[in-house]
Amino acid sequence: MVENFFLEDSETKIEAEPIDAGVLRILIKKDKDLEVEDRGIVRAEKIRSEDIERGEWSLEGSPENFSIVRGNSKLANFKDLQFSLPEWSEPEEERFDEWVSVKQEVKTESRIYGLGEKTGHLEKSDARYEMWNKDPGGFYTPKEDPIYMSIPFYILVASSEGSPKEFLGVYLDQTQKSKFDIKYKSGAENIGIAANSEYLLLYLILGDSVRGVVEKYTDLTGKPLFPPLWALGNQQCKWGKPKNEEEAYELAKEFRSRDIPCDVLYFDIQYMDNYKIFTWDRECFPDPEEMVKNLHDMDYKVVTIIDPGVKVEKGYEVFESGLENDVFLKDEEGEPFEGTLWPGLCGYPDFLRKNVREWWRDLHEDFLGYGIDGIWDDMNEPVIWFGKKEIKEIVNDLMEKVEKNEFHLSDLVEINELSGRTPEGIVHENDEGDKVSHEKVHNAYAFYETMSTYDAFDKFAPDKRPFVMSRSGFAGIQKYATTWTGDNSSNWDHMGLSIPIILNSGLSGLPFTGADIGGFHGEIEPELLTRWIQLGVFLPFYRNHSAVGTVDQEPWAFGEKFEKINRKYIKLRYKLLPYLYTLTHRAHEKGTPIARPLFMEFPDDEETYLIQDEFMLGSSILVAPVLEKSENKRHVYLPYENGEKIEWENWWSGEILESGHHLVDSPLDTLPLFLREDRGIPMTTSTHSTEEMPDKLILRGNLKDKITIPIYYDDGKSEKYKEGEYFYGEFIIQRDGEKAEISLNVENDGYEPFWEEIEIQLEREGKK
Ligand code: MIG
Repeated sequence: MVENFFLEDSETKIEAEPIDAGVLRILIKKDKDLEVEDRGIVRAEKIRSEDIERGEWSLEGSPENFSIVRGNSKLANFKDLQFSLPEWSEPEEERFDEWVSVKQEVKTESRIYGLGEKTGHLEKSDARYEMWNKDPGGFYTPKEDPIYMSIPFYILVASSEGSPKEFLGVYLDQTQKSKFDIKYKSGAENIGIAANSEYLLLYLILGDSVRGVVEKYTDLTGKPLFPPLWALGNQQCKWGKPKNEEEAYELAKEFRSRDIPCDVLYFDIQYMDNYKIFTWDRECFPDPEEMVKNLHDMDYKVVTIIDPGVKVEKGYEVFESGLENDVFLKDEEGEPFEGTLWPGLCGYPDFLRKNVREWWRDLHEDFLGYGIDGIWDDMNEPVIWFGKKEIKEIVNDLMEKVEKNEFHLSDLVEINELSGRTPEGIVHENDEGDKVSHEKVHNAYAFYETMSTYDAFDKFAPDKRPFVMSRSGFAGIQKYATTWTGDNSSNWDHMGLSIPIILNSGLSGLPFTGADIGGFHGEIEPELLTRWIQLGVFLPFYRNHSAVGTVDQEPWAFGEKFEKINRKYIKLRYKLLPYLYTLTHRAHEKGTPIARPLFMEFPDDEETYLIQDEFMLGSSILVAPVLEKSENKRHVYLPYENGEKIEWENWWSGEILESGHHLVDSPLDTLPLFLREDRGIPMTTSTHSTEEMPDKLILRGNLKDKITIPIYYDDGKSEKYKEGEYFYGEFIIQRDGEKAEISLNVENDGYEPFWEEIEIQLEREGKK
C-alpha cells in the first residue's frame, strides 16, 4: 500500500506521494490544511499503482531545503522555498499578488528541454519563461515569451564524468500563471520555479532515457489523440481564401490539375456571417452542406475555424441559447462579461463547467452533421482585445484629457499596449457552483474548450476519428487536439525557429505539431517557400497557411521552376505516409515524439545535445533542412551510435557517409537527408490524396546486418482500430552474405493492409 510521507516545520508542509515506480507527487504548501484545487489535468488515478514501496523513496532536510532520495541516490534537491515573488522574476501586476517559489539545484553543465511551445533555443538554459497563454498580436519575435500555449514541464539531462546520464522530468501541475528561470537570473546552478499560488504541486518523473521520461509524462497527462490519416496529408489554408464556394472548387481543382497531392481545405473566418460562429455567409457560401459534399467527392476534407467569442446580438441563436443556459463568463458583479473579438462585443463560454462544455459540444451538431471533417479552435488563449468596461474607461479618460488639453500621442500607444492583455475581474464558476477567478483558469481555457469540441465528434460523427486543432493549450491538451505554432512570419529565422519549437513540443507530450508552412505574416520569397515546403514534408503536421493580404503562397505561386520542386517534395510526403502513419500511431499509444531531437536517438553522442538545425523523423531518417538563403552546400553532423562510428546513407545519391562532420550538396532541389545504418522505412507511391491508397509497399533500408521495419495500417478514418481492426507487423531484413532475407512477423491482422506488391530498395553507394 502506498503511503504519503512528509516534511514540516511550524508553518510549511511538504507532502510526497509515490504514484508509481518512477513518479513522485510533491505538494509544497504554506498552510498545512490547504486543499488543492484539482483542475483535472493529471490522470494520476490511472497510473497509480498499489504495490509501490514507499521505502524506496524518502524526503530529507527541511522544507526550505530538501532532497528527494530514492534508494541511495539523491534525485533532486530543492532550496530557497519562499512565499513571495522570487528575486529572479520581473515585477508583476498587482492582480498576480500571491507567489510561491523554489529553486531546483542542478549541475551547471546539465541540459534542459521541453517547456512546450517556447521560442528560443532547443536547449532552454540561460533564459526565463512565463506560462501565461497569450496571442502576441499577429506575429512574434524569435525571443517572444510567452506565446499561445503553456506546458509547465521540463526534462533535465544531467551528466557527470564517469557515471551514466540521468534523466528527470519535472511537471508543475498548476494552471495559474507560473514562471521558470533556467539557470539564468536564479543562478547558473538553479532552475527557478514559481507559481501565482499558495502552493506548488510538482510531479517528478524518472526515466532511463528522454524517451522514457516523455512516455511517462504522457501516462500522467494523457496519450495524444490519433489523427485520421488525411491529417498527415497536404493541408491548404489561407485567411481570406477561399472567399466563396467557386473559389473553393477552383482551389480544389487546381491541386488536381497541377498534379500536387492535397487532402484538406481550410475555411478561415471569412466563411462566417459577420464573424458569428457556427454560421455561414450565405451570399458566398449558399449551401455549405452541398459544398462539403462536393469537396468530399473530389477527395478533400473540410476544416472550419471556430473562435470562442459569441457575438452579443439579439436574435442570434448561439448567443440567445448561451444566455438561456447561462454559459458566459461573468464580471465581478455577476453580469455576463463582454469583450471584443472579431464580431465586436462577445460573450465567452465558461468552459470550466461541464454543462457549458456540453452546450458547446452540441453547437457542432449541424457542422458535423453535414460532414465537416475537422474543427480548428482559434483565439482560445482566450483573446479578448478589450473588455467592454475597459473600453468605456479608456474612452472617458481620453475625452477628459482632450477637453483639458492634456492629451498626448503616447496615450494612444498605451491603449495599443492594453489591447489583448487579459482584462481583470473575469469570473468562472466551477461544477460545484464556486466562483473561480479567470487568473486561475486562463491557461487551461483552450484545454477545456477542446475537450468539448472533441466530444462533439463522439456525439455527432461517431464514425469519424476526431480532428481538432487548437492554437492555445495546456499540458494534456494532446488528448483532445493537435496544435500549431500560431502566427509565425515569412522569413528564414522563423523557419529555423519552427524546428526547436516543434521538437520541444514533442518532448512535452505534443507529438503532432506543425508551423504555418511558408510563414503566416509578411510576404514570402520563392526560394524560402520551397525550402519551407521541403522542411515541412518531414515534420508531423503539414499545413501551408498565411495571413489575409499577403502574397499567395500555394506551391505553384512562383512559376514552373519552383513548382516542380515543390511538387516533388509534396509527393515525397505522400510516399512517406506509411512511415509517418506508423510513427503517429506509436505517438498515440506511447507518447513518443514523431520528430525527435538528435540526442533522443543518440544519447551517448555529446555533440548532438545542442543541434537544432537537424532532427530525426522517427528513428530512421536524419533531416538536415537548408535554413539559409542560397546555401548550395550545407554542413551536416551525422551522429555516432553508442560511441561507435556508423554508416549513414545519403538518401539521394546512395553514398555512404560515416559518423562525423560533412559538407554536403544542397542545391535548391535537394534537402539533405540520411538513412541511419541498419534502419529502414515503409513507403509507397504517391497519389492525389489519402482517399486513394496505392497498392505497392516499398521497403527502403540502409542494410548492414539486420533491419526491423514496423508498419501500422488501418482504415485511417474511423475508431475501429480500437476494436482491433488494424494491421501491425514487423518486416525483418537480414543480411546473408550477398543476399538479404526478408520475413514478416504479423502481430495483428485485423485489417487488410493496402499493398499487393512489395518492392525492396537496399541499394547503397550510388547504385540507385
Ligand atoms: O486575429 O482567423 O492564428 O491562423 O488565420 C487573427 C484569422 C485570427 C489567428 C490565427 C490565424 C488565422 C487568423 N486568426
